[in-house]
Amino acid sequence: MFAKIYPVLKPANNRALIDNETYQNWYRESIENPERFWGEHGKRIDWSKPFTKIKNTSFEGDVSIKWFEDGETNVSYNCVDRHLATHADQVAIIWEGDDPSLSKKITYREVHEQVCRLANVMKARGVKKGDRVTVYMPMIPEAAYAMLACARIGAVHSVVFGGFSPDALGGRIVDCESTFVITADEGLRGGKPIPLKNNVDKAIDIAARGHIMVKDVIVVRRTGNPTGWAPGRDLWYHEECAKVSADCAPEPMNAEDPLFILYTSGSTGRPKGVLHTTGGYLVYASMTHQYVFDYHEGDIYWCTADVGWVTGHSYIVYGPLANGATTLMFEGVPNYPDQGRFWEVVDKHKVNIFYTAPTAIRALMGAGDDFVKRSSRSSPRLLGSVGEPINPEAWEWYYHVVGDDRCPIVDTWWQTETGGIMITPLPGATDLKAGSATRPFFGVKPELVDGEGRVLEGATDGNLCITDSWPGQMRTIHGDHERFIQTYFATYKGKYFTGDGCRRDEDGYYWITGRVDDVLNVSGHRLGTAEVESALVSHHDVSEAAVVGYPHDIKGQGIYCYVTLMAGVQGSDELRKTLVGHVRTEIGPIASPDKIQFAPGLPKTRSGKIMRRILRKIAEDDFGALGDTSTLADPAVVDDLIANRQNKK
Ligand code: 6R9
Repeated sequence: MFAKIYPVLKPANNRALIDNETYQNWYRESIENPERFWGEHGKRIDWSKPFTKIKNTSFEGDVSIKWFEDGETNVSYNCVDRHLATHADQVAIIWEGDDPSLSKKITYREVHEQVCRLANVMKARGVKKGDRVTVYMPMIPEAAYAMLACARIGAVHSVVFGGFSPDALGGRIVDCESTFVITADEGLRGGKPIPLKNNVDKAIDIAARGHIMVKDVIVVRRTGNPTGWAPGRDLWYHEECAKVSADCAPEPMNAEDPLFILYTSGSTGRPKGVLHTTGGYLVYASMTHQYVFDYHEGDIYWCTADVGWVTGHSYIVYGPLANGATTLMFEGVPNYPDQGRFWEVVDKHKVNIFYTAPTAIRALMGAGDDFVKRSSRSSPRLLGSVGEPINPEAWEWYYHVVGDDRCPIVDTWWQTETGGIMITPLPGATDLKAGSATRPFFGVKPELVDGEGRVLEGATDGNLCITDSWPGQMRTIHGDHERFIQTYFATYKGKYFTGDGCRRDEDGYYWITGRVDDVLNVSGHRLGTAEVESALVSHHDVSEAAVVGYPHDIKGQGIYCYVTLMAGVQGSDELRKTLVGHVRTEIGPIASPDKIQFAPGLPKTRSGKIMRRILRKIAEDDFGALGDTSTLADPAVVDDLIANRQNKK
């Protein structure tokens, strides 16, 4: 297969920070001499105590990852204070409300004051360095202030996406033993209120059953609608912030002190608390933000992610602010008031760099070109994609229609675990191919291996591993280092295994093909099949469940559930609705099953293992290719599954 090549675009090239020769030279140095390379680039942030040690990492044995380990710095200082001398009145955050008539601009000086005040509120309530703070917020500037205020005093934030249910939130509060929560009365998306504070109240009761007593809840007033209120525990953000000083000295932090925990789904068990630390993370987030997006001073930069995901952490808050950029925070959704909203906002704020997800691109492509064409889109210089493989058709539409053939697309592959972008074009250096994440970023050593761990060379398909550490890498799973080792370093000894499948073509370009484990990617959101299964079986009518993904035009993957009911319970559309509702309550709307098939039996091997390969094929309506079913305990169940499939074409 030969993909069409889109050569490096002239306009970007004329001003690009990195051309192909520089890419080649820097990349070679970063691999051959990581100490020298990162010793140099580590200086891009300010250190209160400069590091003398650079890299101390091992993927063997106990797995230990340390970068810049004797340096001291503070992330909040780097993202705010250090810009004050020259850029105090520059806009740091443009906030665009759900309602198109609402927006505001916040300067670095204002961010400094807000962050200091909130940090002082937290200190006054007893939050100390190392304490975990849960942040459950809508997309409002206070979400960024909350993250930065934690970083300022050395507290470790755990941001939980506002679309997660009280159960999911409660579980995360318990896992990281956090007794301090920052939230808002309600969120607002597409004109609909999201009951954040009421969800927090429920989550706190759930956490109490896990013996974690939340002591303080700081509440931002967003909509002003009434919510539950526990006097003594619940405090209004604006009232508390008004009482304290607008100055708060940043706490000197060791490079390896934790910065945040972010929960993400894996193939087994409950979501894992991915732990990132201070120095290496910030160096990597800011460096990738600058070079991947070819960020120049004065650019208006917009990443449409939510701060509840890693993309929001690294590329709405930390990367851009460390670089002194203007970052746009959007409260709403792509289709409200209509499907032209993204492009309207691009024109309104003269956005130069625009970064979104394939699922949004596909949905907007489906709405037709008119919504795009009624905007001028004269400001964008660069477009980005993240979260899942982008199909060539969506890529071409993004390039030709949205970008008017003028803007390079950076298709950025990375993960919550990697902290920052790992495989990506650099706009002034890389010829593009629609659907390929192209080449590794500086310091990243990808390797493709087969099922037995044999290293594959040249153009080939394989499992994607990274063979050496980079500064933004996660350091451990909060509270479970053994699980960290088992999850990422045990499958292929001495290598970080990404969980993704990948093809390398004849030009050495990487094409991510999707997860090879039991992780779903639904609209760019990661979900473990095990999580959805355990939500289903927690319903009293369900005896067993198996969940697989299937190709979905908009979401990338849809959620297909095979459900075996308790004896005597009849399957019905009514029960389907109940089960969908049940999963939404247990996890959140992002986990809503798309298809539920009632199955009297699941295909199992004689040792009782569910054969997901077969279930995936049936969900894809591709049962002609079921492969070998001779190891099944009862081959007859397959006929029933095929007869009652829910995805007939
Ligand atoms: C940043 C983020 C990580 C998983 C990852 C992969 C998929 C992300 C991608 C991509 C193809 C891209 N993924 N970016 N697949 N091309 N450009 O999304 O983190 O939520 O942890 O998801 O997403 O499967 O393993 P996270």
